[in-house]
Amino acid sequence: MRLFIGLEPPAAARKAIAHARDQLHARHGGKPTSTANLHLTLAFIGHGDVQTIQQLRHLLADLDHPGFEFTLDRIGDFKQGAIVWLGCGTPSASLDLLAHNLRLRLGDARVGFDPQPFTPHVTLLRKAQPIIEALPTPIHWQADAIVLYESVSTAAGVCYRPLFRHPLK
Ligand code: 2AM
Repeated sequence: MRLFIGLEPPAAARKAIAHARDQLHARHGGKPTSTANLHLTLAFIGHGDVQTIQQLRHLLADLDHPGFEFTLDRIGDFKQGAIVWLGCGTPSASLDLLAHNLRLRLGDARVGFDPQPFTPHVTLLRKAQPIIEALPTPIHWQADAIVLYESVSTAAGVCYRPLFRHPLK
């Protein structure tokens, strides 16, 4: 299984992100992320088995972090439009701390993860035109759960399937 840990947008934020994605897609082309797949990655684990999932279940249950709100108000890209994303113009201390603590715990438990620095973003488009601008209407996201996802390849494309959620409180 291909695993990663992230945040899933609540319904209102998901709808607003999907709207921003559609507007950008019309202007900048590329391949849009499906609405169901919209998420924010905290740590990409990669290959894992049933034991890894059990280990992650305990690890997330032990993660003591309160719920918090953060704001998406920045549009940008990686690698000249290879990925067009929505992110935070002003870093969210709570979001950064959550990712930091999660990665510390993963390291302590010797669960491997992609060590690239945490750059909070929601991927909207792939292979699009480069862009950097402010999002006209900022999107507020209440983070109240952390989610273990499985990335599943299907005939219709990749699908990010939540395996379990752990509340932040
Ligand atoms: P993204 O966060 O930029 O969208 C599943 O593949 C998710 O994990 C995607 O959201 C993907 O990119 C993210 N991810 C982070 N590091 C990754 C890596 N090394 N390989 C594949 N996906 C990675």
